[in-house]
Amino acid sequence: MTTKPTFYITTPIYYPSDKLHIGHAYSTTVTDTIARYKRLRGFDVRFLTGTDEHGQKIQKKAQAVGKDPQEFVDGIVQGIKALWARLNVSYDDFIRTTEKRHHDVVQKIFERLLQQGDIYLGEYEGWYCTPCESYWTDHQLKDGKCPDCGGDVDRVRENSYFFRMSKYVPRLLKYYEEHPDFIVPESRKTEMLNNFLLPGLEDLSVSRMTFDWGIKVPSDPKHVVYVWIDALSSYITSLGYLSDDPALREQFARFWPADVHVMAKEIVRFHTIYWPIILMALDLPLPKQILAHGWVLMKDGKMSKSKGNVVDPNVLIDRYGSDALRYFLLREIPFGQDGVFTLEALMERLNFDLANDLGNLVQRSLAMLERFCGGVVPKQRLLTELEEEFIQLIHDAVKETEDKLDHYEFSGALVGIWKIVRRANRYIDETAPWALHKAGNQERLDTVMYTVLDVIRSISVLLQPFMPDTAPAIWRQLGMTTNDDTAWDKADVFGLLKAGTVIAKGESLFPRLDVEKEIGELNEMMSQGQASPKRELEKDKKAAVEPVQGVTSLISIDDFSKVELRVATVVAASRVEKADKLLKLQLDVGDHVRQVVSGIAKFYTPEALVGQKVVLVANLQPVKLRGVESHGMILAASIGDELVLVTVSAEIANGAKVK
Ligand code: ME8
Repeated sequence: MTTKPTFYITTPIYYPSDKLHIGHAYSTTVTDTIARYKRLRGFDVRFLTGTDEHGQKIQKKAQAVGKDPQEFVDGIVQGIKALWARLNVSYDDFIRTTEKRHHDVVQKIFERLLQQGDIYLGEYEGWYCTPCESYWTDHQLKDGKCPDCGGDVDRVRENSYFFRMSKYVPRLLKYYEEHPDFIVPESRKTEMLNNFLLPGLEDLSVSRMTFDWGIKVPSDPKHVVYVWIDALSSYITSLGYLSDDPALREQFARFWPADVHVMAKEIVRFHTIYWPIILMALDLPLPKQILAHGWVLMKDGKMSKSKGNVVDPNVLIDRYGSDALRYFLLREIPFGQDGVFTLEALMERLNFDLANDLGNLVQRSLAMLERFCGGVVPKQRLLTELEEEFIQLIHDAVKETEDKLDHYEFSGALVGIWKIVRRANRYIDETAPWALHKAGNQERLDTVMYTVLDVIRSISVLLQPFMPDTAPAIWRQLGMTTNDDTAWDKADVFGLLKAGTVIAKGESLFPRLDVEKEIGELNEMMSQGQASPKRELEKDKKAAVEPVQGVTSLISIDDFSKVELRVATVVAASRVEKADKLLKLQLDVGDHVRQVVSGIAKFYTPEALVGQKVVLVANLQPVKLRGVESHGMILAASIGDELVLVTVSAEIANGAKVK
């Protein structure tokens, strides 16, 4: 048996009452990222997710569509498992509360608590919120509505079993005090203390008689076990608690208590009050940490089917791949806080961070290696101060990434990695390998190219917990055939990429997107005629700042920085057939030659253009003009009806950035 330290982490087990949305995908992505990181750091990780299949809500939903509850949930669970497979979720166990291994143990737990007097039979009178499956007293309601979701509540009066919660409160308070990291973030702890524990915890009704879709109380089968007792127990039933199988009991002993239960803020109460108390009553150790994040919101508030603002993760994975969605969720939402999902923000992250920064780094480096070094990793020669500084920056960035990940600051961790990505792009611009090649300085060129490639290897190592498809895709392109140099602790070791390796340049990892087109199509797909982010986009446009004198509209410096302008030389030009306005140009952009179609045929002959130094808009979406591909646009000034090329000094190297 392995001697590695164990690490047990869970997501909430989700209600299969509907398809899951990006809020659920966020929780699961966060949990998966932690699990993958811990595995890379040498832990024996066990990662649980699953579905919470009982309760009145599910029963009502199934009835509404004329299905038996089991048949109803089976269909949805299949979709959930497919979603997690597509999102690359590396769970070790998926528990369904309708499974026998769970059902039988929940019955044992209930009977034990009944026998030892922690549960007793009484009468319940109060309020019940079905969507939240929560009980409330008169004074807990907010304006007569559920204080959690704001929905309607039903008056309930029935015989019920109760859990003597109050008996355990002093021990729970002591646990909070002795384990200051138990609830993260701390603000949630204050909320629990002030709203629930200090005012006095009432006994909890833990059985229902008004519906039967649940686990029956064995000694009194008119009652079904309260769905939250059922659901929370899954964290231990899945490990093998009270199992008849000795191997499973051993597994339970090895992994319990859980290291981290991940969830959003609305169910912290169940995990920090009821769950620890149930565990105390069972004489089991308490979980080490409850990690609560915020909500993924839409501009018009929480996602809900009735508002028509639910974002289906499958749609985004179909279009952009699962790593793009994972990156966006982890980078965009500061962990612990609410984050608003907008298509505009998604497009920015995909186009700038992924296409321009990371995708472009890999693509251009491998293209240069093919062009300048025959596609073979060269030997690193003499490192200069520039490389030494870069290696130090990687070292610092790796430390920063680890520190942020250890504190669940996913966005900060990615910022750390992107410091390396951006530095690598700048390093290429500064060292200008195309100029070294032109000057025949092969020795320096080898060092520069080697440095760039080994840095890409480092980046790929760090990306593993966040983007599990991208890391191996980079390894394949780098021609790496073994896993030797991909271990986490190899991220800040420079020089591991083997000279002589033949690279296998492939497709661009993250192609650039046409933002307007994407937003238009996504709105179409997601809104289905209901309240949609598109309308908000139009509203936002109206609220834009009024133009000022002499300027048609204002942009921010961020808007300007989105345009990638580069110096290039026209090396060939010809007319485009049957198009009297168009010329086909070949431009030397330093590290490659690019084809651009330009509408200047009326003002320039092809011959007059060859040798001109022009300014290229390098990150324009490619288009076909009269069947000819155009990868960018050259700048021209309009003087009356005429177009005059914007040219630049011959001293400026091709590829230089104009900013
Ligand atoms: O509560 N933003 O299940 P559930 C972020 N079955 N996270 C979100 C979210 C959003 N907009 N919407 C949902 C239940 N989540 C119980 C749990 S555990 C023993 C039983 C995530 O399907 C978040 O993790 O309503 C939240 O806590 C959970 O889904 C609620 O899932």
